[in-house]
Amino acid sequence: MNRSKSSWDKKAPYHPATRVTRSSSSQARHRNPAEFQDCEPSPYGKQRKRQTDSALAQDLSQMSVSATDVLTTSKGKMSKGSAHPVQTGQSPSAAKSSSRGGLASVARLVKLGRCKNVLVVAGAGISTASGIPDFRTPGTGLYANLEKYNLPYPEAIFNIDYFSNDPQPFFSLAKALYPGRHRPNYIHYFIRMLNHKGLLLRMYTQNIDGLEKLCGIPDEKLVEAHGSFATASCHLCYTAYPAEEAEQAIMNDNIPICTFCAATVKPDVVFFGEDLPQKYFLHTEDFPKADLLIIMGTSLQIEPFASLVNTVRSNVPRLLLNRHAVGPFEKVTLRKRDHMELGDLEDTVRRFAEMLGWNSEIEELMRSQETE
Ligand code: CNA
Repeated sequence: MNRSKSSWDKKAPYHPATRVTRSSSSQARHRNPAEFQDCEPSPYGKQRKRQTDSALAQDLSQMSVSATDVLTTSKGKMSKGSAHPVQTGQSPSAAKSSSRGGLASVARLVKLGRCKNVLVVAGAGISTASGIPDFRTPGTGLYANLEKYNLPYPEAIFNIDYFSNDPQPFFSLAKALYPGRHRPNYIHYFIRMLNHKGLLLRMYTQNIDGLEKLCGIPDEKLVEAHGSFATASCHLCYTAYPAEEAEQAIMNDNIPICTFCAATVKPDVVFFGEDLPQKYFLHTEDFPKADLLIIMGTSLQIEPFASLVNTVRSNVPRLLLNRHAVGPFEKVTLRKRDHMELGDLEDTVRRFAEMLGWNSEIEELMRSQETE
């Protein structure tokens, strides 16, 4: 389905000529000049196609893309065992060895005052400690628990064409995800502490749970790249709709209807095939400026968000905090300044905070905010 009107029309443009939609795999590459400074080949290869709005077809075709993508070199060949630095399937030994000492090295840099423009790129893994399941963790992830919605494939729940025909599965899920049922955890407060210390350039989150705002990360420091429940609009004509009324309808198992065209209203969570919010394009200014990139709790499977991590300058340290290696960290040869610390995110972030000497301040901040 081609959408007749872009959601760009309804919000203040940063880059009016550009349009970027969300896709479930690494198809849309950023054309940020900064990435060309990167001396390593693109982990996504030359086989990327331009995105289309035919989200359903796209999602279906991408169901198997991720696994093959990770075996594709920048020259588009299957290349396991090549001498060149290529992206391969996750190599546990590479992952393990490169994780050693990473946290301490980055903590040292921060303590030395070398990191004053820190970017955080985050995903659902930062909120699992708050009791919200992520997408892809086997067993507990949302995708593993969608049988009751009778979907043709898991991603359909966030597919705009599917929603157009049957909004019920998403609305059922939305009831569980709506902000208000969960509290921010230590990880959210760690990021707030980065801001409190004057080090946070910006946080780019894919999460739609609103926990970043709830823990006090200010609006101007936050890019909710996949939207949020804070606003709602018609999924067809984009006419704004009061968010509280949409929430009320969804909570009562009703369908909110657009007052202008009578199509279904949905919270402004970005679905596959939909435009990302204008604010997302702050990345073109932010990423070339960054002096540290922290990637946490994301599988880096959703584009264009995933490619952001490749747009910092090549000499900028990148720290991955996750349960397993993802995105460019799956390469056998990492960038010289890539570090990763694998394991439970909350444990890792606590250790990081202790190394930085911030732990008691974070605990205190958490106590006072949560009491409020
Ligand atoms: P994902 O694909 O489910 O990946 C999550 C990543 O976090 C995986 O690599 C996990 O291994 C890792 N992870 C999960 N829990 C932990 C933990 N405790 N310790 C360490 N690592 C952990 O989710 P992404 O965020 O990458 O995908 C983007 C989607 C998910 C966005 O579009 C979101 O809207 C969507 N989502 C958001 C939420 C939320 O707002 N809380 C919840 C579920 C899905």
